[in-house]
Amino acid sequence: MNSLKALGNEFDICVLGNASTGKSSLILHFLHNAFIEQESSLEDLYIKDIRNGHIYNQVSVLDTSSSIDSYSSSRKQQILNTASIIYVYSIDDYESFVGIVELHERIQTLRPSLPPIIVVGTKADLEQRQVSSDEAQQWAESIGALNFSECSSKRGVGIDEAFDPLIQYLLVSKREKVRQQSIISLGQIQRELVLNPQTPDTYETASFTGDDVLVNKVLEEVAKETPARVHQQRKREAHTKGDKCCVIV
Ligand SMILES: Nc1nc2c(ncn2[C@@H]2O[C@H](COP(=O)(O)OP(=O)(O)OP(=O)(O)O)[C@@H](O)[C@H]2O)c(=O)[nH]1
Ligand SMILES: [Mg+2]
Repeated sequence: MNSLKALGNEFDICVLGNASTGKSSLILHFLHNAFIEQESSLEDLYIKDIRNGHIYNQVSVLDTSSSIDSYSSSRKQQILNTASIIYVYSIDDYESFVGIVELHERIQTLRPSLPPIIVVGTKADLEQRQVSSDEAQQWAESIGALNFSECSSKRGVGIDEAFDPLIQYLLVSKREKVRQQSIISLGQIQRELVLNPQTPDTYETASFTGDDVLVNKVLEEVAKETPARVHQQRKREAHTKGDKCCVIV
């Protein structure tokens, strides 16, 4: 997906760091489970389906390009639009570590309320280390990062471990957001039933991702509000399909 889309929309993860730190390799390994050399350093917005039990969620990842001025208005917009940030530095390049430290100072001025952040040291397979794990770990803790880890896209080591804490955090907040939307939708269904008991039998709530507890709650509430309408022979069900919840009374 073209990264320009990210300018107008909110997305989940923005991966930031100096040139050639291995951002694209890290993202591509996370997406395709393989080390993929990317010729260009174009920006791109990727979508990954994440399975959590019987529920699928989509997570969008913006691969930023170091060829774009980090003080540009588009970069500023990306930073404002993202739900979380991954800072990437390369363990064999101290300058790249300084790069994320300085970037963080700037981001603090743009977003006083910081999104969740993880710090990733890439190219852990290389022996010419310039950034110690301790220093990076301490810095990550000092900025309140959710997690710090090192990985090697080349060897395929530590990739999922790097993303996991952030993905779990994002899934929980997505679920909570959807729950809030569903509760609003439930209120709308109830109001509709009270105001117009002759309304069609099928109601769809907005953006709802299979939550059995909530489905039961919708059924209970609908039954409470519509005793006169519920005929013995009529089915009363709630189905979830994709990101919708459909209630039939
Ligand atoms: N040894 C080693 N090399 C890596 C690793 N990950 C990436 N590289 C190499 O580092 C170089 C830069 O990787 P990219 O993933 O393109 O880096 P980038 O941060 O996306 O670069 P820009 O998009 O130009 O900012 C490439 O030559 C990769 O092959 C790794 O884990 N180990
Ligand atoms: Mg790149």
